Amino acid sequence: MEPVNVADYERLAEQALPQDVFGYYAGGAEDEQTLRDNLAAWTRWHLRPRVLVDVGGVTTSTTVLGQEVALPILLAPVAYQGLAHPDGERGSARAAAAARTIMCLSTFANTAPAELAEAVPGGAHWFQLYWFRDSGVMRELVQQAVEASFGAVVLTVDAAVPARRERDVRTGFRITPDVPVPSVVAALGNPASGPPGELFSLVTPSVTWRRLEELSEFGLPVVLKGIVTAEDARLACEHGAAALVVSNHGGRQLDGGIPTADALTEVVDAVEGRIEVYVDGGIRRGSQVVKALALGARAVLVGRPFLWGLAVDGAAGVERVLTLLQAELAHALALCGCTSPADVTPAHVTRARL
Ligand code: FNR
Ligand code: LAC
Repeated sequence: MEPVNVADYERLAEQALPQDVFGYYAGGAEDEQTLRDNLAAWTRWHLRPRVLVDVGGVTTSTTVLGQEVALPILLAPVAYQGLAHPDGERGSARAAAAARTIMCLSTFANTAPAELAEAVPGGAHWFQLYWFRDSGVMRELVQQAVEASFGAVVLTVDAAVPARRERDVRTGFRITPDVPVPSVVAALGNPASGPPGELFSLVTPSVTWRRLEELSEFGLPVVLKGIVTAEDARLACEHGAAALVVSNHGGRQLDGGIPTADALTEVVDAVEGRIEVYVDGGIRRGSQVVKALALGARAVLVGRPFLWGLAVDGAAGVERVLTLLQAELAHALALCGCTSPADVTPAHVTRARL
């Protein structure tokens, strides 16, 4: 049966993938409360549609950091995409380019920044950074992204220490040398094998706000990913971030943390329009993108949705997932009386009365 939505792709991906890989992709930390809450939180906001507006011509296009995108939906950084499909990160990047949106390449990608740029010239790419204990390796990675014309550095700040993911412990999920990770090879001199948490111990737990300025010298805008409080949103503005992503890592790091749909308001209020705010976590429908825009996000990122597309059908599957989400978004915009993302206002959303 032809998949018609993200949930269909998830079911097909579960059938297509080895159980341990699916568990790693789908899973979250500990009791997976935040993983579930991320999904549920979007349903606790309701849209307030306006009617009798001419919606004969609807566009989903907007800009992020000044870059035009055909839809306010970016590909979140997701590690080890080579385990989903042989197309790996190159496939996701090709699909993002075809959809005219941005792909964030993970530090733990199976493809190096230079390889991605070569495979998908003309694509819009951002580089997600994990700050390795070995600063030299960290700097070489960012420098490579700069030379490969990446548009931003996305520093992930919600993963100071490795995650506790019990699904992975149970399945015995391991990274193996047959699908190497270029950053890990650069750091260790060989393609390590082991549970993901072991590879993650390459990342320093000691980076603080004061060290952010070390990133500014690369000349790329710095986006902070993983902010969920007003306090940290203010600090992000004060420390020169170009944008921030309200994110809890898809419920994969701190379990019991606030769902992102609920954190968005306090972050947007604290930012006071100084920088762009994006959000990710649990977004599975175009109508939820409208809710995110109404709550003050400039754009959203999706992780698992495109990963399911990749697992099912490589680059073509990612492209199809993006096409579906874009069609849902255009539809929801029209039914809300909006002809573009810019038409969406805070009045288009209200807290659900349960
Ligand atoms: C991630 N995420 C992530 N984030 C990051 O900054 N660097 C990374 O390497 C990864 N790796 C990763 C792997 C897998 C399998 C998943 C599912 C997620 C988090 C990701 O960027 C994003 O924040 C979440 O995926 C958003 O939630 P949804 O859309 O998956 O619900
Ligand atoms: C993850 C790490 C790699 O979420 O960010 O699995």
